[in-house]
Amino acid sequence: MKIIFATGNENKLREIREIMGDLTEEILSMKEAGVAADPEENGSSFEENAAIKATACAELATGKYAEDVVVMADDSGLEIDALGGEPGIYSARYLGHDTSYDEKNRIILERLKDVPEEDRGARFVCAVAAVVLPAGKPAAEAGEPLITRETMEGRIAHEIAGANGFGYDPIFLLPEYGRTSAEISPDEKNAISHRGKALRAMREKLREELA
Ligand code: ITT
Repeated sequence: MKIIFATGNENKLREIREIMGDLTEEILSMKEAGVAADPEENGSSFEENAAIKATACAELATGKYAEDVVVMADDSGLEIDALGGEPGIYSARYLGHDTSYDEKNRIILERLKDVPEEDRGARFVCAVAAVVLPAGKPAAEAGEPLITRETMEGRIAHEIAGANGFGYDPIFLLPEYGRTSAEISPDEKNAISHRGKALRAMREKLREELA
């Protein structure tokens, strides 16, 4: 079975391929699949936004393949307790789309400079949506997307550290490692991450659904 992953984020796609690398299925990017969905992410939760992305991409992929296709999307972000859960579902647009993550991370650390250790809790959240597109049928007949959601708990660090990962990883401290999620290896991150757990849960769901 083919999987089309509806993301324009190259870093996510790299992690998705690492996490699902043992699958015999082919994982295509939107570009490789020749679809270019970019819907407005106007849902009020990670789950809704993941479903919006997967559904929009499934509509464009309708009729392109002779076999069944699974169209998946990931909506994810960082919730910081001391900022009332911000940036949350607005993580990609937070502090401006064109602001670099180095700059965004510095601004967040500055905002939290007087916040004591015990109040620096944060988590990464990932919702994955999957639409099973049966061969020869329109997306409208595909049914509701399957959804999984997982988190990775941690704290906001006091300093930027690490060059692995992407986005907010250099300020996300994993207390059990004493390192940020940008300092641990890709394999270590994928084993415990919001994205790793949500994608593995989705594989189980799909296995049951397609059995
Ligand atoms: P697509 O919608 O095309 O998939 P996007 O980057 O716009 O790409 P989101 O709307 O899901 O994706 O935004 C997620 C943002 O949350 C992402 O750009 C990062 O800033 C942050 N984020 C999510 N997962 C992360 C991770 O594992 N490490 C660091 N930052 C992460």
